[in-house]
Amino acid sequence: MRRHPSTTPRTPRLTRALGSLLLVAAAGVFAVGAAPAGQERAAATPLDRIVPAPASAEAGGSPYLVTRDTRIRIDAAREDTRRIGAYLADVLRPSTGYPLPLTTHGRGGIRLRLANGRFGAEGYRLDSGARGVTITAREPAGLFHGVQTLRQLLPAAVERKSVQPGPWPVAGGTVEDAPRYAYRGAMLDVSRHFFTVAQVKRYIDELALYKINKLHLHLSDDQGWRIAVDSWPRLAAYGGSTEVGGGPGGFYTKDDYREIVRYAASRYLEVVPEIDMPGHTNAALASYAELNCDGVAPPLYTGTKVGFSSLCVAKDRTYDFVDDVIRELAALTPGRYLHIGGDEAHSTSHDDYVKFMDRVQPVVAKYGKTVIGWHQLTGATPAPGALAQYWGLDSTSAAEKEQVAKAARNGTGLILSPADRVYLDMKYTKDTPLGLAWAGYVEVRRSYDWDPGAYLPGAPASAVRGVEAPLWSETLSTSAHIDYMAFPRLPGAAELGWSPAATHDWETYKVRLAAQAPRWDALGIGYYRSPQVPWPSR
Ligand code: NGO
Repeated sequence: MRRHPSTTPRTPRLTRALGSLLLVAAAGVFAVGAAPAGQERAAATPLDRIVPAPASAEAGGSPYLVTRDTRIRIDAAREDTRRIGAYLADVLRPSTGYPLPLTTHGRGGIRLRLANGRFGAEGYRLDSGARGVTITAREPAGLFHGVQTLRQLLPAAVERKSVQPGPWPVAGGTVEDAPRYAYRGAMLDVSRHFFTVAQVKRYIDELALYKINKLHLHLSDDQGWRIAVDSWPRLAAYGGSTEVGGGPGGFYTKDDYREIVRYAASRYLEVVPEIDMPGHTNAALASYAELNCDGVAPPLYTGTKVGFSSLCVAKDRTYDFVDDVIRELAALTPGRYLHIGGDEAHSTSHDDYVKFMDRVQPVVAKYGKTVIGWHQLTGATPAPGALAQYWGLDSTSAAEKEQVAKAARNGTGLILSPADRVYLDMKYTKDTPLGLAWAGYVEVRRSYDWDPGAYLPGAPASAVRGVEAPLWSETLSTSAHIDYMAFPRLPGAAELGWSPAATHDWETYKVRLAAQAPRWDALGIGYYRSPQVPWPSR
């Protein structure tokens, strides 16, 4: 994989080079008249004007024009390549109106090719020229990410669901790309407000566009238990029966959940399920009196306070519950991680918290999974291989940061979700109608402008496994709400996880980000038009 050796952003130079190339191209290929008279001819998107920024992009040669004759070429022997080809065709057919057949024969067109090479588990190369576009990768995940790049290189109208005039140029040249971090996550809180399978799938599609590869589902909290557990049926049936504000709530049957996992996998996302313990457990405590130290079940809760509930650490029955829940959830989880929460256990004593984590982490290992916990887990003894998810702020005390950094020096991996940077539920400004503000207002620039590798003082850069953008749903209950809070900050978090540090530059990022807006319009994604970003006029 070729990397840019320089540490200065190279985008402006490359963009200039691409700009002059495109003038030449516009005088050539696009003058053929594919666009109806009077219609502005679409210039091809420069190869590096995508989000996340690619590791390297070299402009050169003629652009490729997707036409009625374009075929999508796949490898006969590979079912996964065929599926990715079908996915690409599903994206391109409605807007182009072209047949775009999948074929294992011929030349040119759009070729998806698996080959040995130094692509890594998720990297790819995209070569574009007059005869075709070839995406090459070692693994299907790399091909899939390359397909997302191709989507972004085509005009935004390609995302529309009705036939558009085109033309459909892809700039000539080569993109070589691979992620900075293996863990690039987004979390959705389905507990405070329940989101249906269809709503989760919509979010998965939005995440896939930005090469996010983990969907963390916050499946339980004080306000709702959202996953069916056969051995403790009241958890979902009763504990899932309401939500913040007193609405009807809901839960996923095991088949619903399998469908989410399957759909996520088809977009190369791994689902990371979270059962938050020992605090944030009112929905479970309300469902089973025996889980309470005093044997009395509290009422269901529909408010938004935190820190008032705890599992009963001293009771053996608690660990039957934990074992059953983790066993059933692990069985539904092809991914390697199981998140056990561990945040804001304000109603659990420190000793009890440590005891609880000492007893619960081995259960996760027993069922073949790796522990993730919110960073308070570093106040106990993180299991070997465990990851801690840091959700502090710039203003978090040096002592708390050092507790996490020390664990990192001792081998605990870190997922970075600083709340005053990538909590997507924070208001952008005081005028944002949705969201919370406990971590401050988080405008787009603030959300993007930090370096995960150097973020936590005293933590080795090698401990950082990636970045995750959580979306908590105390104030959010529809897909429109999700979209408005996630866009445009989510693509920035995705870029921090994917792109080499050398590409990091707000001035060029904001231009690339602005260029995404017509795509969101085409996809029906309503977003916050931050004054910090030079959006095209509508
Ligand atoms: C905190 C808290 C959550 C809230 C969220 C709201 C963590 C890890 N625990 O983040 O319960 O929903 O803030 O922003």
